[in-house]
Amino acid sequence: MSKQENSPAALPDEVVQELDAIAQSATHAIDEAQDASALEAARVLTLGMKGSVTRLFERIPTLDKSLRRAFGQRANALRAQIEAHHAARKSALEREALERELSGPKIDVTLPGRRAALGHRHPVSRTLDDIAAIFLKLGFDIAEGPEVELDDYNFEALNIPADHPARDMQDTFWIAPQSLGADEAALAGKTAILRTHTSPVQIRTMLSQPPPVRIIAPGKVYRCDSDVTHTPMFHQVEGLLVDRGVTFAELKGTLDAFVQALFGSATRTRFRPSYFPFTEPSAEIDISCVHCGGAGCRICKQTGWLEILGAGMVHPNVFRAVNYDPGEVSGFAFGLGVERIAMLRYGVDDLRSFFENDARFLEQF
Ligand code: 2NL
Repeated sequence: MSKQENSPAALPDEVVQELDAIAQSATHAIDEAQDASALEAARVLTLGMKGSVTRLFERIPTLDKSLRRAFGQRANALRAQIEAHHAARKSALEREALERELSGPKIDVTLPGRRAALGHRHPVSRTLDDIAAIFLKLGFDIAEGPEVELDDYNFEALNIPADHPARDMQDTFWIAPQSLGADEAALAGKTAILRTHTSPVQIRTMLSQPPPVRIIAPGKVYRCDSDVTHTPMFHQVEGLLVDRGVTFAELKGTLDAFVQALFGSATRTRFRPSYFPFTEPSAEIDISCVHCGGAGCRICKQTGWLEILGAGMVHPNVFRAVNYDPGEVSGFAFGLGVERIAMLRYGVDDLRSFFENDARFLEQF
């Protein structure tokens, strides 16, 4: 065994140069890559299965036996060098990317959050709720009923005769019976309307229970009317108290307590004779002006008084319509318009602004 066979022969210069050139172009390709995907492309071209570095090993079997060992050692060293270079470039690019991200637009996590804009109750709803709260304290219950009503409950039971102007087509919204559900249409021969006051709620209550009754009926009512002082829909609170021996004195005491709770204890009332088909006697009730205290001002048109309520003793015909005995029980009833009271409370001079849904108006309350 000769020494000559064991020691590897030196590689020819042109092979060494070729290996150097491959190493150089692989290094260059890796250095050129400016991001992760470009670097991966460079890796495939050099260290990949068909890469320039990997392919060197395929040449070994074709070489003269005496060159194989030296060539193999060189190729191994070259591959290790390119792999190390690739790993270094990879971590350099990752560090650069991280630094770019950290020095980009910053998020200040200590900034306070943006609050969702909160709405609030409508001034008419607030007024209605405040009115209801006062009557609840006085011992009244709240009764509710449908807004689409029967002519019988809205007019007939309230002693409003067939020829009364309120029953005119011009003043009331009449509902085509076909537009009602099947159940209601079954009420053959009945006429439906949009309730013009909440009195039918009180009729329904009396029909469903024996006296005593002590309720208020708040809600929306509809009249075929639209001008500066009238909207086709508005809100009403009516009240009804029925028992043995109820007199006009209870009516006065209840309404005095109510206006003082709502407008202040200095508020005085004035009862003027009036007429409603469903009460006898009937009265219109003024309060001393909430603005000038009674001295006279623009709000009360120099009279010192503001009209806010209608009331009276329940008419015997109304009791008969609900099968109450007018010889046994008596009662008082009253009604008020919520918008009118809201206008006085908040100094609103045009009723229609409540219903325009203009946020600039509503945000003031
Ligand atoms: C007003 C006047 C009023 C009534 C409503 C009533 C209800 C029944 C029986 C008798 Cl069930 N009366 N309600 C009585 C007097 C006046 O309202 O100016 N409303 C805005």
